[in-house]
Amino acid sequence: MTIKACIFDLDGVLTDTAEYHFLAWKALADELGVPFTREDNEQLKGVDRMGSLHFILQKGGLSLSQHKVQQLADKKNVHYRQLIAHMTEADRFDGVTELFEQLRAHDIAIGLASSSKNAQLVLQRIGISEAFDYVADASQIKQGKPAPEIFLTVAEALNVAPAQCVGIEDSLAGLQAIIDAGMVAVGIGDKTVLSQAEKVYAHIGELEVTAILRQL
Ligand code: B16
Ligand code: MG
Repeated sequence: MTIKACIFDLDGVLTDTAEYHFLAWKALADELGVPFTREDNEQLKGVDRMGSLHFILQKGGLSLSQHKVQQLADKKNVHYRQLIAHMTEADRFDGVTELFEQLRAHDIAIGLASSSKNAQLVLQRIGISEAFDYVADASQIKQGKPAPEIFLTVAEALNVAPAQCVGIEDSLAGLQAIIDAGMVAVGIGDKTVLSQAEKVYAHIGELEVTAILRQL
C-alpha cells in the first residue's frame, strides 16, 4: 500500500502547546486543591476540554454544578489563551517546515486532526494555517479521541483510504484513535509511554519522508 496522506495532531506534535495545556490545568488543579502531576497529564493529552476537567474533578472527588464546571473550563481556557498569545513562528517545532516540504514534493496530502477548539488560532500563531489540505478540529466531531472519528473525517475529506494514511500523535488517546482508524501510527515522545505506535520518535524533526514511504 502506498502512503498518500499524513494526518498530524497539533498540540505536542507540531508545537509545544501540550506544555501550556499542562500549565493551565495544573494552575486550576492547585486552586481546587487537587493533586495533579505530569503523569496524570499524560492521560489528558488529546482529551477534549470537558473530558480533561472531569478527570481532574474526579481525581479530587469533587462534584460541582454544571454552571460551576463550565466556569472552570472557561477559566482554564482564558489562562491557556494567555499562554499561547505570545507564540510566533519560532515556536513551530524544528523540522516541521522541511517535513511538510518533503511531503509536498512526494505528493503526500497533509491533514490536521486536533482535539483543540483553539487549533486554528495556534496554526495562525505558528504560521502554518495554509500548509494543510484539510483541518479537522473538535468543533466538527461528535466523538473525540480515543474514538477514530476525527482521523477518519480527515482521511475522507482528503479522499484517501485509511490504510494509506499515517497518523502522528503525542497522546495515548490519539494513538488509539489512529490504530482504530486502521492507519499507520507514529508516536512523538517517550517510547515507553507510546509503545502501541508502529514507530516512536522523540521529536517530529526525526521523522523523514523516506521512512513514511516505506511505512516506517
Ligand atoms: P482546547 P491535540 C488537545 O489537542 C490537547 O492535547 C489536549 O490537552 C486539550 O485538552 C485538547 O486539545 C482540547 O483543547 O481546550 O484548546 O479545546 O493534541 O488533539 O491537538
Ligand atoms: Mg497532542
